[in-house]
Amino acid sequence: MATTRFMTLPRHIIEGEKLHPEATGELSGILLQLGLAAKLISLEVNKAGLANILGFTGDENVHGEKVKKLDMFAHEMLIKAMDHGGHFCVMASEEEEDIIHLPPHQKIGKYVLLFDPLDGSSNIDANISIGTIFSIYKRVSEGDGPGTLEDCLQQGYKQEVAGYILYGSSTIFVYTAGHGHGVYGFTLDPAFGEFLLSHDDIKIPKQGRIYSLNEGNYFSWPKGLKDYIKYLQANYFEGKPYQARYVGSMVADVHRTLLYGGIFIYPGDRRNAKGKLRLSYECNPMSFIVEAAGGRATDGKERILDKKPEALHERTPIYIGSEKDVLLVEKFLSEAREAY
Ligand code: AHM
Ligand code: MG
Repeated sequence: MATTRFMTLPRHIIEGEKLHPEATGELSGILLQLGLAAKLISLEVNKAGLANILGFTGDENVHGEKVKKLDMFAHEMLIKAMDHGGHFCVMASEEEEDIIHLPPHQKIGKYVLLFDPLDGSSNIDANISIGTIFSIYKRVSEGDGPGTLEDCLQQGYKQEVAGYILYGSSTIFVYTAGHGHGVYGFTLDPAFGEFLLSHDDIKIPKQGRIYSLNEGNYFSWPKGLKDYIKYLQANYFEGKPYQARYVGSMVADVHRTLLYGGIFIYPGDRRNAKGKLRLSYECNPMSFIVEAAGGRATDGKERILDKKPEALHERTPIYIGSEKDVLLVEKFLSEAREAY
């Protein structure tokens, strides 16, 4: 996926906009602003290991201020970066129970922003990859006043743009404007301070060798899922046994799945019928990206992007990845005779 073009994220966004004469430039403005917020969060994430030296989160720093937990830092940074551009009518974050209104007197725009500021944040202390996930929709509520809950509860296929920033061995910004628009990845050059195109037009392999899920929950899984995993373990892909990989950060696990193929699963189980992951903050944006790259995402019965969210923090089971792998697990789920 090497590229010979020296393409920064801003240049890519601006050139993409020129291909669409009808574009108002608003989405470009939003993405540029998100790129800036991503750089600031990345800087802070990279300092996380210094917490022992610089003060634990929750402690007071030298200025007598409380050191913020990184997920709250990311949450506030995104709001600060995004609330004054005049693009949005409402926002919502996994870190806040209710919808987030724009500050008073701020110009109200026609877009809606949903985000998980720092997904997988329980991994921070062990230096394991974490990420930011975002979704952009057009408002559906009438008028040009503040947006409403209705604007935030849209089906995933209505996303205009979705993306994530993975803070891993390097920081990568991946986004798509949906099917037919391509999925692009930009790696942050820390010396240069800019995101450079590193993954041009990402396509997920049709089938892969890696399955990714928390096997600690095995005894609670649906019967069809147990059968599927046992099937993979007893079989070969292209002459080699299947591989299990599970980071425990959805952004990292789905990013690997996007590049190498295979499947990532967070199922509903006996204890939590709807699983753990959030439909609007995590599953919809990741499904939008994976589908745009040629993959598939379902809750086991229904396409993730068709699900109508009933509540802001609703959870859903998810089976996401290479088309053939997801189709196969769907077959096992539908053919199982018992529920568990
Ligand atoms: P978080 O939003 O509290 O960070 O939790 C979400 C994370 C996902 O990134 C990851 O896929 C999942 O939780 C892992 O859960 P588990 O520890 O149950 O395997
Ligand atoms: Mg999360």
